[in-house]
Amino acid sequence: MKNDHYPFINLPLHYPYDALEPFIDVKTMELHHERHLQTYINNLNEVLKTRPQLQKLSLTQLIRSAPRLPRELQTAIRNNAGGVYNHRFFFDGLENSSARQPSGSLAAAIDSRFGSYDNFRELFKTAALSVFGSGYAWLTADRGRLSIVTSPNQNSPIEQGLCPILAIDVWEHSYYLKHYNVRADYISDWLNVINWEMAEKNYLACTARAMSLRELQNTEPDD
Ligand code: MN3
Repeated sequence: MKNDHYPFINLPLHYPYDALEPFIDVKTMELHHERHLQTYINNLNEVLKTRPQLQKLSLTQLIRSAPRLPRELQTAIRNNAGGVYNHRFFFDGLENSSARQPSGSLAAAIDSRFGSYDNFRELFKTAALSVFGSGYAWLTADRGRLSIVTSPNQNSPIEQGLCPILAIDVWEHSYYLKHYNVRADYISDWLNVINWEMAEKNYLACTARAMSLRELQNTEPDD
């Protein structure tokens, strides 16, 4: 990921704000990126401004270090580093393409874990609907094994060492202008704008990481 260290800046999206029409509207995308994400970036920079030790950490290192930080700082990092990471991940995972479902090795893994893509879609919708209040639903890999998880607020599954493949932001600001309070309609629309190529790349990176972790464990000397 580019701009991985303090000071954080709001990188432009790799598509125009109207690219996801009619599924996600231009105004929502503009406000979501230019105001909501910008606020997390500003707040994160503010938290780090007086903490040179933390400025050395990458965005993912900041999130993973949160549980070991003093309580007050823990919340600030979880909310704001999480808010930057999760939004970037969510935005990168979107595109308006003709590919409406996964292909390649991710498609095979989804079939083998969830039975079929249709079944996965239903399970994922149910999970995303079940988030009470604000949060995210994710497809992650845990040591290579796919699982659907949810996270409240801006908590990120990378804090627990899960490897994210796909995410939907279900905070109301993600959909209220177009879908009002009907989160189910937004989820159905989001399913049409998943960047499956990116998800496949994420999946392959997760698999490679799980393999190298396993190799590390296997080569540890017995004592
Ligand atoms: Mn958001």
